[in-house]
Amino acid sequence: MKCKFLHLSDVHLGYQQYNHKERFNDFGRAFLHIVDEAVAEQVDFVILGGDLFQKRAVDPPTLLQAIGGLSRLKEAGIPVVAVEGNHERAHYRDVFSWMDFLADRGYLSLLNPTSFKEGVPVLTPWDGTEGAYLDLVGGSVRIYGLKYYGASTARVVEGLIGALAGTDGGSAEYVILVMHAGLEGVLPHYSATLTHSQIAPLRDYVDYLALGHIHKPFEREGWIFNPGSPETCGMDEAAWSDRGYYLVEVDTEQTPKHTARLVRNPRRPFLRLSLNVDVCDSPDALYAAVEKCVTKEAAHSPKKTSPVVELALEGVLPFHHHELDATRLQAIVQDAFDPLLVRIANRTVPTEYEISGDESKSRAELEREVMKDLVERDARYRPAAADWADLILNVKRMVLEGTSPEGLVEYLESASQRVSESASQRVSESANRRIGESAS
Ligand SMILES: [Mn+2]
Repeated sequence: MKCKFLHLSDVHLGYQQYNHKERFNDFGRAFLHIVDEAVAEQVDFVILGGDLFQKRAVDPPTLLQAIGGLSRLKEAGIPVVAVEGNHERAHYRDVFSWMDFLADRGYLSLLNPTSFKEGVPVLTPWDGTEGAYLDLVGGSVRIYGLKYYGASTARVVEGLIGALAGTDGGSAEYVILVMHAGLEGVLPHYSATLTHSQIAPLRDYVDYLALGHIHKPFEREGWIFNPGSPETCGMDEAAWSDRGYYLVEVDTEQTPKHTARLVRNPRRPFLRLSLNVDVCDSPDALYAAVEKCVTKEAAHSPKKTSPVVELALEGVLPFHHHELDATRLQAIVQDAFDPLLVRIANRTVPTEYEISGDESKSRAELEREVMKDLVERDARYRPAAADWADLILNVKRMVLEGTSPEGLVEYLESASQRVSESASQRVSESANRRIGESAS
C-alpha cells in the first residue's frame, strides 16, 4: 500500500500577537499556505496535532480563517483528522467546542476515546460525531487520536497500550496515533507529561506517532514526529527556524514503511538583538550604542518581509531608567529595519540579588559586602565601590544614632568629595601605570 499525508500542529489561529492585527493575519496565512501545499501535493489526508485555535472562545474572523482553509481541503477531497489541544479545549461546562463544531460541519474528524473502562479507553470507530479511530485509504490506514490530557497523559497512554494490545487492527497495514502531548527532554526548563519509556511500548502498535504541543520541532527513532508551530507564538520560538509540517510518503512494502520530510513553511521573520548597556553612562551614549548595533545588523539582514524586531537591553543600567526615552529607542530601530513592529525588552534591572551564603561572616561584614556589590553595578562608582559602601554604612549608623540632618549633609559633602577625589586619583594612577608599561 502506498499513500501520502501531511502532518501539522499548533497553528494557533486567532492569535493577535503583540495586539497587532497583521500578526493575526500571519497565523492565518501560515495555515493557508500549508493547506495549499497539501492540495498541491495531492496528499491522501491531513493530520492536525491539536491547537488549531489559540483559545477556546473563537471569534468570527478566526472561524472564517479556519473554515477558509478546511473547505479547500474538503473541496479537494482530502480528509482532515484532528485531536483537541489544550488551547482550544472546551470549558467543562460547555462541552461542545469549536473543534466539535467543525467536526459537526464535516470539516474534520475529531478523535478521542469516548469512554474509559477501569482506566482503559474504549476504542470505537469515528461515527461522524465521536470515536477513537478512523480508517482511511480503503481501510489500509488506521488513525487513533488522543486529546490533551495534561497531568493524566501517562496514565491514559498506559491504558491505551493495554487497549491496543486487545484490538484487532482490521485490514490496516499502517497505524498512526495522533496526540497532543509533550515529551520529556526536548525543552530544558519544561516538565513534560510523558517520558520516552512511557511511550516506547506504543512502538509495537504504531508506525507513526504524530505529536503536537511542543512548539519546537523534533523527531525520535524514525517513528515519533513533532513538526512544531508554523508561526512564531513567542520570542523563544524564533530560534527554531526549521519548524513547519511533515510530508510523509508511506510504502508498506518498504522498511521503514515511511519517509517523513520536515518542510519549513514561510513565516514572518523575527530578529532578536541584544545590547549590553554596562558602559553606556548616559542616555545619549546608550542611543549611540543602539544606533551602532542596529546599523551593523541591518547591513547584513536581507531586505524582505518586514520583521518583528526585539531589542533587549542587558546588563546594569548606569543611570536611572526614567531617563531612558523608549520612543526614541523605538525610532532608532524603526529607521534601521522598516519592521512590522519593534519590541524593546528592558532587562537591565536585576530581578534578583544573590548573597553568598557564607555563614562564618558577621552581619556587619555581609551588609558591607552587599552594599559594595550594589555600588559596583554602577560604572560611575565602581572604581571606589568599597569606599562608597563604607560611606553609605556610615550614613546609616549616623541616622540610627540620631545625627541631625545638617550633620548628615555636612558628612556627606566632605566624605563624598574625599571618596571621589581618591577614586579619580586611583584611576589616573593606574592609567599612568598602563602608559608606563606599554612604553617599556
Ligand atoms: Mn500549542
